[in-house]
Order: sequence, then C-alpha cells, then structure tokens
Amino acid sequence: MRYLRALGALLACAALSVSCTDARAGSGAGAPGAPAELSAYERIVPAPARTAPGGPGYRLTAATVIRTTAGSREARGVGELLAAALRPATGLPLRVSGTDAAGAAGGVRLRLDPAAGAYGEEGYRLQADGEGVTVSAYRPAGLFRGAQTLRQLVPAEGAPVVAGGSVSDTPRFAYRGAMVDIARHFFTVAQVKRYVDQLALYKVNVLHLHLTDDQGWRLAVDSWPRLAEYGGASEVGGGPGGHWTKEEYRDLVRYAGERYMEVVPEIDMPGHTNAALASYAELNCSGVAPARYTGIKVGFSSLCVGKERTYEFVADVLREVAALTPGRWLHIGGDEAHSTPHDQYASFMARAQAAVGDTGKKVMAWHQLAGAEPVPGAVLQWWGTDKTKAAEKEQVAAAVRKGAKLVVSPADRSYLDIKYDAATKPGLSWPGYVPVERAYDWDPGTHLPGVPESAVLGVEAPLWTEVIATPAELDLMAFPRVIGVAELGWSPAAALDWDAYRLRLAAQGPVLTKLGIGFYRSPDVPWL
Ligand code: NGO
Repeated sequence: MRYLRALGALLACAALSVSCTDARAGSGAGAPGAPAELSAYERIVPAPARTAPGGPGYRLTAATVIRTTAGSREARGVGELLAAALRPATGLPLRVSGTDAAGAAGGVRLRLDPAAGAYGEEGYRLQADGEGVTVSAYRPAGLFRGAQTLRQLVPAEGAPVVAGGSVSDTPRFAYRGAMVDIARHFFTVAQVKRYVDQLALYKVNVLHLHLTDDQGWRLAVDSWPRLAEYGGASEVGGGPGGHWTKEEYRDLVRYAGERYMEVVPEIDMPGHTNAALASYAELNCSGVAPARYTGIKVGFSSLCVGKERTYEFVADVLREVAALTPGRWLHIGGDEAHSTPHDQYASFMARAQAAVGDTGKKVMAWHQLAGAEPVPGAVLQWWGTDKTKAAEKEQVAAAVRKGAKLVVSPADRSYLDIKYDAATKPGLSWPGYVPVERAYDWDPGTHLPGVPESAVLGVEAPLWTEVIATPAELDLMAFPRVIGVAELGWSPAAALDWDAYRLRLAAQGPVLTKLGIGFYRSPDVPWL
C-alpha cells in the first residue's frame, strides 16, 4: 500500500513541471535517507503542493524590513505576527512597514494580489532569491499561511538565510481542525492560546472547543449563571475546575481569528450534561439535581427531553454562544446519548438543530446525528474506528448521500488522548494504541466507505482530557501526532508517504524544542 502510494506520488511529481521534492524524499535511489540531508524546501510541514528550490538565498539582516501591502490592516497584522515569530530565533529587529506597492522588490514582502484569485481563500505563492522573499496571496488568510511557510524556511539554527526557490501552495481540505476538551480538566485561555500558536505554524485553521460535559461547564452564560458558577467548579479527579468569562472567550476567539483560525464552540447535548443538570434542578425530569461528577464514565446523563424548559435552556445557551462567536458553526455534540431513548434523541436533536438555525449558525454534531435527521447543511464529525459496525458507517454514508458534509476524526487515528503505546503515561486506549505512524498513514478523502472526497470537509484531531490534566501532558499527547493530521488536511494526496514524512517530521524536532514543546520522541522517527 505504502509503495503504491509512493509510486503514485512519483508519477504525480513527474507530471508537474516543477520539482516535487517532498513526495520523492525517501522513496527511491538517491533520495535522502536521513533528516539532516533534507533541503529547506523538503522540510516544510505540511508538504506544499509544489516546491521549486534553486538559486541564491536571501539573508535576513538588521536592515531587513517586512513590507506589507499599503492600506491593508490585515496584511500588516500578518507582518507583525511574522516579525514577532522570527525575532527571537534570529535576534533581528525586523521592522514592519505597511508601505509595499506592486512592482517594488527587496526585503520581505507580504503582498495581497487581487489578480491571484486562483490561490483561493488560503493559498499563496512564496518566492525567495538573493534580493528578498515575497509571499503573495489573494486573501489575508493565504498570506498568513504563506508566512508560516516562510517561518519554516528560516533555519532553527545558524545563519538566518532563506534558501532560494519558490513554493506554490493551496490546501487539499478547507477544514483542518484541532479540538481541546476543557470540560473534563479545565484549561485556561492562556494555555489554549499557546496551543493556537503551535497549531498555526502547521496551518491548522479550526479550533474546536469542547466547552461542556458531565464534569464541568466552562463558559459563562448570563441567562443561566449557575452553569458556570456551580457547574464549572468541578473537574475530573476533584480539582477546582473553573470557567471562562465571556470576555475571556471573546479574547481567545479574537486571538485565534488573528491567526485565521475559526472557533467552533461545542455545547454537548442531550447526553454529557451532568454539569448542567447538577446546576439546575428544573432541567431534570425528576426535578432533583444530581451531585456534580468527577469520574470518567460516559453515557449516564440526559437533558429532560419532555420538558419545555429544556428547550428554553437550549435556545438561551445557543443564542448567547452564537453572539460571542463569529464562526459559522455551533457544535451540539449528540454523542453517546445512551441514557436518552432513541425516539427522544431524534426529537431532541430536531429541536436543538432548529435552535442552532434560529441563531443564524450552521449545525455541527458528532456522527450519531446521522441516526436522527440532520438538517440540510449539517456537518457530521466521524469519530468511529476501523472496528465500528458496518451499519453505523452506512448510516453516515446515507446521511452524506442526502447532503451532509463530513469532518473525519477517527478515534483510532486522530484522537490525541489515546496512548502511543503501552508505555505512554497519560492517555486512554479504548480504540487501541495510536503510534505516530498510525496517526499519519491514512487518507481522510477515502477513509469512510461510501463517502466521496467531495463530501469531506476536512479532518480534525480531538484532544479529550479525562486523563490529560496539565499543559505538559497536552504537549506530549498532541505533538508530534497533530502535525501529521495537519499534513493530511493540507497536503496533496500524492505527497502523503510515511517513509518520507518521518524524515521531515524528524527535522521538526529542533523546531519543536525551540518552541518549548515537550513532544513525544517516538522511536519510529529518526529525530534530528
Ligand atoms: C469519545 C467520547 C468522549 C470521550 C472520548 C475519549 C466522543 C465523541 N465522545 O469521543 O466523551 O472523551 O471518546 O477518547
């Protein structure tokens, strides 16, 4: 399989007029066999659609100015972030000036080009020679993605020379997400911002926040204040928990937005709701509030489907969350509603989806929604495994035939909370182990039978936190696997090849170390 793919990659590269070094690496005679032999362009992760190395490089100096398209606040913002990212590594001042004009050359230029429509929302072109480096894009998001490529072309060690050559790049999938569960264990906005920064380097563009679950409610809701005040003051293991104020949430959304990352907030229902049920007795069919929960079982809680008050709650919460969120989707969970009889589940999900519609947002939910009636335009998030029953897969394929779109996050591939192997300290292992190779060596476009690539919006790597409690554990479980998932989302299918990828990933070792990320040094990767 792997060899077939490598052959496919070679043929695809031969068909391009430019070199396609990433797909070739490690797959034939004369190909680099060690990460140190990779050229700067071969090291870029995710692998760009096309690279053409060659010619003299550009050395950043104390006089280098980053010039951004005159009159564009967005381009300037990208320039400021690029400078901030490069200053510590290079020790250079890297002044930013919003004075770039078409035709000018030299230094670093971040250029919005109204004629570059072919690059779409996120694509870009980068060109480096002895005079300077120019990144051009049709949209600011593309400029930001191109700036990440430029960051990767500046060596982690030694002289700050951007090797000569060019990159021309667009993503394979529009949705390249990472999720953090701040409900099982509470994480602060500052901690999640750090993750956002790490993810941005690898062109991740969606931050999915799992904000509520049995063990905690993490976002302030004005109309139901006890959710956060009482329901937020607990977490797995009996710690104090916590919640974000609306201002903190807005601040994170803004921060992610400056990195062209869309926030998808998730309010999980009708199951996974013990924190809400504990906060308000009226949400329970019995009228009695249960105790707060600090264990790690799933599937025992349910909102009271027969009570009108439940739908007032749902509408109030979704309205307030939507008002704080500029992104397109509200994720309403819908997973593991084992304590909600099926007919009740279906009627609840119908009303919850309608409530999302009332806010003007689109529905996103875990793939169990396929067993009810997804509204037109709904996005389902697949979290099954290779062992999931064929009937469940077929249910999802059927929903896709009716128009649903899919984000794929197979638990036995892309779940970052799953142990790498038996020796991994934190982590769960219910879908088996997920070594670095397994997290990378699959194709989101063909993963689910009966679901064509055209129905796949993209890919996501969720990080659940029942047993992940600290930023150090988060680093260890997410890195390096999340980088592989980011590449699956961005790079052309022809470039995906584990033998080549493990060398490129190995070359990221010093980069991760420089960024202070305590990643897992998988023995499958020949780390530099
Ligand atoms: C499942 C479950 C979560 C767990 C996670 C642990 C989904 C969608 N629901 O994934 O509640 O935290 O597994 O791996």
